[in-house]
Amino acid sequence: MNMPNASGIRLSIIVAVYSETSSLVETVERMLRNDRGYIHEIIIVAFPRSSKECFDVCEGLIRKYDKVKLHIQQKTPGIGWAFREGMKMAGGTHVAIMSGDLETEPEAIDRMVRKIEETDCDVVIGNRWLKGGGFHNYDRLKLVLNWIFQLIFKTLFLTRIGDLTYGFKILKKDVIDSINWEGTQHEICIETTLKPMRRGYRIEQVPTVWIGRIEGESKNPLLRNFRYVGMAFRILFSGAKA
Ligand SMILES: Nc1nc2c(ncn2[C@@H]2O[C@H](COP(=O)(O)OP(=O)(O)O)[C@@H](O)[C@H]2O)c(=O)[nH]1
Ligand SMILES: [Mg+2]
Repeated sequence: MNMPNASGIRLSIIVAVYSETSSLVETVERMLRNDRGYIHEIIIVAFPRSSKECFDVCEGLIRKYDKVKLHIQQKTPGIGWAFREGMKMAGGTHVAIMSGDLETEPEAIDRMVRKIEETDCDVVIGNRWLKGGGFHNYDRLKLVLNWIFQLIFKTLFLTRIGDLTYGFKILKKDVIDSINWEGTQHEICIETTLKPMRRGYRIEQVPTVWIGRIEGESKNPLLRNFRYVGMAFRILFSGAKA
C-alpha cells in the first residue's frame, strides 16, 4: 500500500541492527501496521559481521515489503557510522533513528509523526522520563546514572528537553544535512539531540517506554558513557557552530 500522507511527511526510518532476528521483524512489522501513509522507506543498516540468521531475516523482509531496504554498514565499528550512513542514504523529508532490538518502542514512531503534524517541529525525540514513558528491565545503576546525567546536562544546556542521551527520534532531513556529525559509536545518540538544540532548531518530545531486549545483548558497555559526556561537553563549549 503506498497512500501518500496528507501532511506531506515522507519518513525514512533507519534501524541499526547487529545480529537481531525476531526483534527486527517485530520492529518493522509493528511500524508498517501503524503506517498512515507516511513511511517512505525503512533502511536496515546491518553490522557486516552480524549472524547469518540475521542476514536471512533481512533478506526475507526486503522480499516481503517493498519499503524495506538493507544497507550493510561500510565503516566500522560503531552505531554512529551506521546511523550516519543511513542518514546519508535517506530519501524522505524526515529521518527516524532507532534500534532493531525492540528497546525503542515501534509505536512511538506514530506518536512522533503526529507531533510533527501538529507542530511542524524540526526534531521530535522520544523521552522515557515523561509521564506515560518509562523503563522496564533497565539496569539499576544505569538508571541512576541516567537520571543524574539528565539533571546535569539539562541545567548546563538550559533546556526543558529531557532524555538527552536517548537515540530514538525523528529529524527533518534538512536539519540532518546542515550538521557535521562526528559520533562513531553510541555518543551519536546524544549528538543528534544536542547539536540541533545548539543550532536553535525547534525540538518537541513524546513519551516512550523502553523495554529491555529479550534477544541478544547490548553493544554499549557502561564505560562508553564517558563518550556521551565527552560529546556533550564538546558541543556545550563549541556553541552554535557544533
Ligand atoms: N549497524 C550497527 N548496529 C549496531 C552497532 N552497535 C549496536 N548496534 C545495534 O544498535 C541498536 C542499539 O545498540 P545496543 O547495543 O542495543 O545499545 P543500548 O541499547 O544502548 O544498550 C541495537 O539494535 C544493536 O544491535 C553497530 O556498530 N552497527
Ligand atoms: Mg539496545
